[in-house]
Amino acid sequence: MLRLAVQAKGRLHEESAALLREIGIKLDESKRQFLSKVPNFPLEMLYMRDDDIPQLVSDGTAGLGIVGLNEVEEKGCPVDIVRKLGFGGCRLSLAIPKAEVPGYEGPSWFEGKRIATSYPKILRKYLESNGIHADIEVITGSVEIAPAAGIADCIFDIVSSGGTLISNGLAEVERVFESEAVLIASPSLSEEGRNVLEELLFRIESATRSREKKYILMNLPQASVEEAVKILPSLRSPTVMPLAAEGWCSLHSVVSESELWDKVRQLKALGAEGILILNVDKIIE
Ligand code: PRT
Ligand code: ZN
Repeated sequence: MLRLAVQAKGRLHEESAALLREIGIKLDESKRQFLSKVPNFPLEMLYMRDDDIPQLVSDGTAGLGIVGLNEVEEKGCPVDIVRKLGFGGCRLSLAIPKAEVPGYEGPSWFEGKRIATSYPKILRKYLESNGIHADIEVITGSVEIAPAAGIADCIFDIVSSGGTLISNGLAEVERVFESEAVLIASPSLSEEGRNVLEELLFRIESATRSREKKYILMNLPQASVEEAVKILPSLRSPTVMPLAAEGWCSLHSVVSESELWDKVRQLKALGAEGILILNVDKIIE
């Protein structure tokens, strides 16, 4: 049975579970155990600390995993990165005490400094590629307090909103690594595992494609249909249906949310009335 390792608790847990539910995978969170079978899909869930997921997937204990790209990069174990998942976005950055910012002229500032981090491998790679020699102090939690505590001169840590840095008197000076949650697969995935992965990917594609889309329907004077079709190209072309009222039709289409209000304005100018906008659950092309 194919296993999917996800974070047991923490920042990625909720959104990983939400994505799986969105694609029709039932998770019994009420009696969540370390290992539990999915009742309606050939998958076994394995709930782990995120630090352990890359290794488990690499050695095939779990065929698949959902984890931050930062963890995959730091652990460095061979896995296939199948797909970015669009949540858990963050970056690994170098940050220095605010008071030092006026004298900061670039990465050479870090020469000879003590840098606290939980990501020594990614940091070492960055320092080496910039020819910088610095001391790396590995600490596993609350890295942001290290400079104030006198443990280090500066930090290399995960930043998302940047609020934690600000409230600790630190300033982000170098963005080193961009991360988000990714679906990873074991390089030794069986044929059967690959088939299950294909099905998962197909469902994820249709769910993510639908997120940005809205279904729009309206009543339109028959005479405006040609112009309206130019505004609403839709998946293939919009659906046009006659209405009982002479000279009117009903037009249905799918539009991107980003273009929605612009299109609505143009359609109203063509005489569209009774415009309804609905969420789209899935799109299968
Ligand atoms: O228990 P377990 O080992 O599984 O969890 P964990 O404590 O190691 O990790 P967790 O749950 O904190 O984070 C899991 C993953 O979420 C990380 O590996 C990243 O891929 C991703 N992620 C996204 C983040 C953040 N955003 C984030 N903001 N991980 C941590 N943070 C921290 C950051 O270090 C800072 O201290 O959250 C704090 C707030 O960030 P700001 O910048 O928004 O203030
Ligand atoms: Zn962790």
